[in-house]
Amino acid sequence: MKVYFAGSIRGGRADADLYRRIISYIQKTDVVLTEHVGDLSLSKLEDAPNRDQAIYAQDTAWLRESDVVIAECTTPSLGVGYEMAYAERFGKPVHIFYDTRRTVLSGMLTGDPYFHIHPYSDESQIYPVIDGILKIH
Ligand code: 6K6
Repeated sequence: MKVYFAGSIRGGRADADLYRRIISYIQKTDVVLTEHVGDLSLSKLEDAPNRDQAIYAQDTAWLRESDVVIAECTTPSLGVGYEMAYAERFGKPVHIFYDTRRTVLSGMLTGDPYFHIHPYSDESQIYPVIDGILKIH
């Protein structure tokens, strides 16, 4: 199964280490197309100003190629929001995780019945849910 993992980049990198752990977990059994989201040194690559068209072209191609989208949405990100709407447009299943202790999710996500939303209050709750997602899709 090809997984598109989405997590904040320019929205803020406070959860980058959490993304890295989730990506590593998924990679034990499945393919993650977007490994860079958990790369803690990404800020250096971000410096190049003319990369954005290539990023958009690559990421939308990966979204269309993916079997499922898993998004960690505790740190709000315009890019992640865009990716989830794009995935909905192409009929890709979208699973959204967020930490209820640290954020209130946008009504544009909780109000859209298309999305599968998984609130958690401890990181350990994420992994059994991911096991279930990887089995069904
Ligand atoms: C790598 C190579 C060149 O530049 C980079 C770094 N930038 C990005 N590379 C790949 N995907 C990106 C980059 N910036 C944003 N994204 C996509 O948008 C990722 O798939 C994330 O899920 C999402 C984050 O959006 P913002 O708005 O928080 O940046």
